[in-house]
Amino acid sequence: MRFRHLTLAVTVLLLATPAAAAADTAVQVRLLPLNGSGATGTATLTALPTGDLKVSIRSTGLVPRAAHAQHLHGSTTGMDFHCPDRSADRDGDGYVTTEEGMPSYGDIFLSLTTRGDTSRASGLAVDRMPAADAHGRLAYDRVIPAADLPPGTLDHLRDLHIVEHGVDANRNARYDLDGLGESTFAAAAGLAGIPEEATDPALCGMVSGAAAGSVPVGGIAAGDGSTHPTNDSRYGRSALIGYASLVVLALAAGVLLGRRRAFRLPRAER
Ligand SMILES: [Cu+2]
Repeated sequence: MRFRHLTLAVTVLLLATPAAAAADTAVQVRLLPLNGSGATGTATLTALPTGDLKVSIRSTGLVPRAAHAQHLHGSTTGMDFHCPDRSADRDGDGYVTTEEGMPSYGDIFLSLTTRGDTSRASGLAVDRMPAADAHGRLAYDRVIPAADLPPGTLDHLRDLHIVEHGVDANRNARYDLDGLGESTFAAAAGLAGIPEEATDPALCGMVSGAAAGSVPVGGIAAGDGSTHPTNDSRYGRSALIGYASLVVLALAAGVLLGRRRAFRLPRAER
């Protein structure tokens, strides 16, 4: 009897896994500092059932009261892009510029503006980019409509990277030409006199795992639920919900199987 329940539970787990994977429509991104910015952050990219993309970013340690251009970089065509390391600094000035980073993290895929256009063309639209508060904290939430997303975006969220730009090389709490001179990236785009500090990447993030809200069936099936590195309470709650759903499924399957037996028994007696 106990063995039958175990078999059932395992069967239900196996049956439940593909469904849970298909429902995993959010990815979490950990933002790590670039160019000695000392900034950190987290982001969540959520594919909504409507086909829209929700982007949420929380970062700290950015240049206070300054606009921070931010983008999704990469492509949906399977290119192996990643966040750059120091070796990307080709001219050896100690800073990885936007252009120097592009071979690593790819071109601008979407501009994460606060309103209006989100295409590559808005990459340097600093008047529509979010600003950090007086403490260098930045919060960004936006739903980008399906119609504004390049084809395949939602299927390739794991291939994209979030980059936030804007550093303070000379530590005077603002972007200025004294820090790193003029931005060659902005100049190439026809914008003269923009400080390099404003366009150098400060944070870059790659997908780090399943997001809160998705059912972490894999973790439970592997028996490592208690040692999962994400100790976020929301994650814990979703794990609990996931586990509860499995128990309900197992019970339902048990009832169905019991009924089938009940139906079969008379037939077997015939
Ligand atoms: Cu960028």
